[in-house]
Amino acid sequence: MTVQENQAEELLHRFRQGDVRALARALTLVESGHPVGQELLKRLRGQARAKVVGITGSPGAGKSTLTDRLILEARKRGERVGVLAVDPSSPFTGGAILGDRIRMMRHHQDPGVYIRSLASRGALGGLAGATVAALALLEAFGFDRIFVETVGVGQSEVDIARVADTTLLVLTPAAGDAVQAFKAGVMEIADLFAVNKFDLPGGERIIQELKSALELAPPRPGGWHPPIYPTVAATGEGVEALFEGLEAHYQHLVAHGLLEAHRLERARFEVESVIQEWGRKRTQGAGDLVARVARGELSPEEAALALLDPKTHP
Ligand SMILES: Nc1nc2c(ncn2[C@@H]2O[C@H](COP(=O)(O)OP(=O)(O)OP(=O)(O)O)[C@@H](O)[C@H]2O)c(=O)[nH]1
Ligand SMILES: [Mg+2]
Repeated sequence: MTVQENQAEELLHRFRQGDVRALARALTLVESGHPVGQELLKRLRGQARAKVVGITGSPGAGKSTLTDRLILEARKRGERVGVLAVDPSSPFTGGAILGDRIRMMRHHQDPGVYIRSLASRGALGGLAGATVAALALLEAFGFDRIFVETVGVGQSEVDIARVADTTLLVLTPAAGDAVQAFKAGVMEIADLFAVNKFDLPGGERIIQELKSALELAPPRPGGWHPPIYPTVAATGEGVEALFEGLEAHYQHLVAHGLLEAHRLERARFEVESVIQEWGRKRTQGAGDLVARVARGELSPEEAALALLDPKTHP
């Protein structure tokens, strides 16, 4: 056995016993792209399944506050809950993550809840790859439900709709929020909508706009009609109905045999993320090749093929 296999073995043992510190250590190893983390993932992947809910929306829409309330609903039903707060904007612990921690603080004493922030780009597939890998670890640890909070919609680095079983888009009555959602094409990817901050004026109008837009949207697999929930995350109003909506969507996936397609899409996304990150890293270290492309001596395709050739990069 190599040293790495040995270390992985020892960690795996504690992980399987449900040791939360082993989970935390495993997540750190995976996040930083450490070989022991890779080894662990290989052994744990695909063994368990959680209901994975992606929560996305513009900055400050109330995603963390809403997640905090959804955790309560899940706990009421006896579910064990994992949370990943993904922050593409800050390389280390930035302001947003601090905010996430504070907003979900009350769950820290609850052994049925585990909350983790991710911001590193050290993993093989960048932040996107790290997110999916962390998700696999949380699933293997045995959580029943996992919430993944990501900022931004559409062209986000972590394409949450390809990773989650259920995608919830959080909008607010703030001017332009709905319009932006239409532009970014998220009408097609969101399975449910929450119009949060419904205590502020303009909520009804957003709901009407959403309804009209959804009438024009293409039909969904299995004939799913994305529901819209008014919520006030700050007080918890509307959150129970929203949680039931999440559950209904999951049951829809089960009833129509759609879960497997989601898992395949997640794996596809993961492979793509690794290729993309490889390409980015190798291109950074290939000044000569890039210069030749700039001079017109090589086509970008020829340079890319040379970079990805295993003979030059084992
Ligand atoms: N009025 C009102 N304010 C809310 C509501 N929900 C959240 N907020 C406030 O909105 C602000 C942002 O909430 P967060 O939960 O941090 O929002 P977020 O979407 O997670 O923000 P980022 O992670 O930074 O993108 C906080 O000051 C919340 O207290 C709501 O229903 N009504
Ligand atoms: Mg947040």
